[in-house]
Amino acid sequence: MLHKLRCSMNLKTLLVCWIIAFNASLVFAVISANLEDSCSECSLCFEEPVPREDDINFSYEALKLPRPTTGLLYPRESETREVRSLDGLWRFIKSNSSDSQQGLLEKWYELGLEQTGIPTMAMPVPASYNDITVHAALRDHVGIVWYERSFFPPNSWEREQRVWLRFGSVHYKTEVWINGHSALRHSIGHLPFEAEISKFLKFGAENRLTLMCDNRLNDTTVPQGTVVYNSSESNNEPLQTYTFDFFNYAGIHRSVHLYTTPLVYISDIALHTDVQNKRGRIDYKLMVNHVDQTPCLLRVRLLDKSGQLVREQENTNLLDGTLVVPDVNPWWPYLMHEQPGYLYNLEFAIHAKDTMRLLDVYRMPVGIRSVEWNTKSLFINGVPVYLRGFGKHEDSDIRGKGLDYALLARDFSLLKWVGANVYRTSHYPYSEESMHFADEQGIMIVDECSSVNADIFGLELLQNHMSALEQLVHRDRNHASVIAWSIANEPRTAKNASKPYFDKLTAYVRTIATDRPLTAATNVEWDKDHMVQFLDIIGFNRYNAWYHNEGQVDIIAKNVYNEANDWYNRFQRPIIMFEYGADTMEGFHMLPAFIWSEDYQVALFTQHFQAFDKLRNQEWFIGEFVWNFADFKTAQKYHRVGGNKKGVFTRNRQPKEAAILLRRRYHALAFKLSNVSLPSDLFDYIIDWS
Ligand code: BDP
Repeated sequence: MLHKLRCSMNLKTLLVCWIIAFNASLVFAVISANLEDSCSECSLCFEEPVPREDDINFSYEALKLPRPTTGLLYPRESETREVRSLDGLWRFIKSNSSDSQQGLLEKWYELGLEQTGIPTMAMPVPASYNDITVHAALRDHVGIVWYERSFFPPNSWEREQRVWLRFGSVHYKTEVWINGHSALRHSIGHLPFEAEISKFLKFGAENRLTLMCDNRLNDTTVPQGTVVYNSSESNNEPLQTYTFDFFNYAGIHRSVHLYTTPLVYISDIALHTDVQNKRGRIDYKLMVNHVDQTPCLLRVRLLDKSGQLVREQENTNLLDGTLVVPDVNPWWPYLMHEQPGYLYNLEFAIHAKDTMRLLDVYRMPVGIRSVEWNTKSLFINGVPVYLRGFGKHEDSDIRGKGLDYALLARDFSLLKWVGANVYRTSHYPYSEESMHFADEQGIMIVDECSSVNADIFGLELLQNHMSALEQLVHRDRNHASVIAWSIANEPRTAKNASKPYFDKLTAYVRTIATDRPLTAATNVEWDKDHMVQFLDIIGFNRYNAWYHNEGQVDIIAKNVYNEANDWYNRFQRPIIMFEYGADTMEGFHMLPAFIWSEDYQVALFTQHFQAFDKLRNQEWFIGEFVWNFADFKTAQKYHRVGGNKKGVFTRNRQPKEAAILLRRRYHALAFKLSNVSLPSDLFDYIIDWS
């Protein structure tokens, strides 16, 4: 409570002081009215709060660790596997918010949506459903929606095959039925899930796929939220509130695939790569689903970009091993090498040992590189990296958080144009397709799980948070682009309860993720925070001259420099500034620079650059991340004009003036640090200086 008060007071200091002087009782009213908003979007929650009962009075003794995820290899075709997309238009019903159980009680999954008597609409998949229509009731819906479609598995899939159904992600909680049989359940958005559905299928006939999705967030979901029922503010419709600063889009956000595997099949692959003195190394671990423990022979082949065989290996009954690659072509980040993002093709084939019959083949791209870190630096292939990039969002007009290849391609084109070499997947895992893009383009990823603004720390939340990280690590461990795991964004770590919570969480993550550093973004002050002691790299978010000292850009350079030093002096870890920025209306100019103008965003950036350059002289400052890559939608707030406008690009991916400035800096950094030549159009012609 106290830290919220402090926050509210900072934002409204003058107003509140004036009121204090005249009417103490009014103070309370004004502050309480602002509590809900006050903490959500700013970075001022510094005050050590008075511990509440639930902050400290519970134990983690009953903690259950997540069951390890298995399977979920990205669906890829091969001579033993078929992949079919189920993307397209699905039938859709928004259930009545005040009676969310209706569909379950009436068994719509057995009935079929057309038989419910409720009109269905055509809903695109993948997409968030919120912004597809013009109806606020759908945009702001709280609770359950239903999706349905038919599909036709061919007769040829019936024998000697397994058929799998895989979702790239559905937000938040899902249950799936095939022909009325419950086939799959999953919670936590932004992560894939799948099940073998062979036993529910009618081959050579039409089948029905039904999905129920519930977007409600509560104290134990990741992220947390609160549903207020019978709210007079919303005509007694339930109201979802949350403190995080992006719209709680929901629906089938990523592609849906049907795919087949043979009966004995490769179910899982874990890779670890290393580079030392021009020698590359790939350690692999395979899981094969042997129905009858069929003895297998494993053939591993590594091909270079042009398809030439580089390495080959045979293993009998052994499913793990190492490939050594002399004279390796390592994976390098963009603008650190003339050939960034080099990927080999790795092929795993299993054969029956007695007959040598081919059982299954899976191929995947692999970048060979090393990631190492110490108390000052982060190294890729032994070279210290300086990170220059963004916090991003998966967000766009109409589609919301739906996967969109055109948008993805545009974003990567802009990232390269601006000279960025990294982004943080703030504040949840991004699509697997974007991870493949990042591998190919040499863009590094700080891979963040979906914990944002965690506030009420408890056992169930911790278990779900662990599961969110376990699923993320399992999904992304084989990507060369992933250089760190971010375990949370701005949890309320001034609270005492956050200490045992993050102690347990990081201890667990270290058992499943050993080859990348752990980081997180904090906005708590260096002397109040209980989390960063458990991390390898410290990231802080701070909105100097925005959420405090509005308009005073001249305080920035000193504040940023001092704060980074404070963090380092206390913890001796590499330091990153994970967020800084200013809301900016495109096309709005004012000189002298005034907040919300493009000129102000430019002025605020240059002040940060000065601090960063001074900090770069100290080895331990390893990165600068602008908030945000592009404008994005948020919940409706009086200080959000159609959403958060801190983008360097508009929501439509066009540059604001600050993008031009940032581009000059990022390319100049590449020139200085990696001796990469500057783009010819970096500076416009103005005069013949000679
Ligand atoms: C930071 C949050 C981010 C917000 C940003 C802002 O990490 O999610 O969007 O503030 O207010 O504290 O723009």
